[in-house]
Amino acid sequence: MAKYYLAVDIGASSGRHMLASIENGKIVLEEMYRFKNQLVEKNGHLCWEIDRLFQEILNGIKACGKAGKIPYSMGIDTWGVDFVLLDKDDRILGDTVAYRDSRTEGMDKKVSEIVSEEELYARTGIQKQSFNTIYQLMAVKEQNPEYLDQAESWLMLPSYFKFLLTGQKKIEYTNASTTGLLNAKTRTWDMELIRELGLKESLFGEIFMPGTEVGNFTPEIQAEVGFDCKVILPATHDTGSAVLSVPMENGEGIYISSGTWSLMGVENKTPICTEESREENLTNEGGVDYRYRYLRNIMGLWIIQSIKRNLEDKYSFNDLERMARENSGFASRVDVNDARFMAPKNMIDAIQSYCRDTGQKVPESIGEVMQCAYASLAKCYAQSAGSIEKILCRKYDCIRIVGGGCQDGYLNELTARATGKTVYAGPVEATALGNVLAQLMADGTVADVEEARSFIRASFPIKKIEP
Ligand code: LFR
Repeated sequence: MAKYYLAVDIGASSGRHMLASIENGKIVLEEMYRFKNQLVEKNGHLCWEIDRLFQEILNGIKACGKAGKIPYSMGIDTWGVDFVLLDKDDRILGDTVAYRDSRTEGMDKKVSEIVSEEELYARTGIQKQSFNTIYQLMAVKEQNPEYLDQAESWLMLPSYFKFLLTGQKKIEYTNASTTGLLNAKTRTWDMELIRELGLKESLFGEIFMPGTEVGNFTPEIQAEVGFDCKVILPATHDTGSAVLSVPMENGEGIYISSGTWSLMGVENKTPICTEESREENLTNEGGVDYRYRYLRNIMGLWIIQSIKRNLEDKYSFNDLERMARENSGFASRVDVNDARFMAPKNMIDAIQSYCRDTGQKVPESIGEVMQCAYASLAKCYAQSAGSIEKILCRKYDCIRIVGGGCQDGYLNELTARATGKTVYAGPVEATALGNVLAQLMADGTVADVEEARSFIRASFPIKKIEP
């Protein structure tokens, strides 16, 4: 009987239940269930449909049961930074506001009045982003202080879902590192910072590492899905899981985890919290085995996904890619990390307005807009690789791209060309695989990170694209 490991990987635009087993020394992945995720407007804020997402998690678990493939263990990962506050009866206080919501506007100022940006970075090593949990919690403190008063616990979303499955609350390290409230060197809560900000210290409890067992399904969940299963903490931050499955040799090399966001960086054994690093907008997120994910957040395929949505999904990604190729001579470029691209009503308008404001030719056709988006992303990759090489005082000759975005042939070509580096593309389901790898490490099937990555190399085809 095959032993199955279930990875539930939820991204900003979709979630999936991937079931893994080992056959002839290779990992075999099977998609059991897929569902849509999206931002919804609620009480004037962009929110997640937290109850529906949990229902979808249960639907996917039931799909495994229906197929007669009962997982030995399972793990859940999602995007970072978002959380719920729970009252004494474990009910969510307020709405589950999403990180793209504008509630954090001005919160960076509030925080910097207490701790300067320089000091904050020196302590936490986290790149300044409007949506970091630290700014979201400040927004709660300013706008709904009663929620903080009433809160008995605080959980990031993957841990909240696991709590619903098991009744156990466990905060996990890689995701906790995205809050901007951890001390980068001690890897524990910076309690002084939490006190200085006037947040509630009691909410920030013990932090557990990937591989930790959370518990088994509660009797209620067992009754609903028809079986029991052990729930494990993977790197619950999706990017942490994705980086675990980047097929690097000895942890060496530049990677891009390419999805809604493009996370481009390297793996380090120690954090780099210098002023120079802060100015380059590089972050030190926590990784499996305390390997730091030293990377830059790049707006990523969100731009292309949003264009597609703005065109009412009339065109497939392939259509859009083809139209971009047909306009490869179009030369206007945008700074993909400009705040206007974070959550615009219409992405095409936002791109056009950027070009207009910067005195460049305004893209008119869909192909021109797409070419501008693609080439601007590749340009940002090249700049980011340059920043990383500058800080680390070394050169890299290749980039490993993993995640759904690595299937985009045109972006891979442009990336190779813009960076002058060989691109290796794959695996596609990097995040789900990283989630599974943490489970394999938890049960001793895989010894360590190096073995995990060699397992990926042995199991999945990797495409090579020369510059
Ligand atoms: C990618 C990701 C990024 C994080 C962003 C918001 O899905 O997790 O790593 O910066 O989403 O949480």
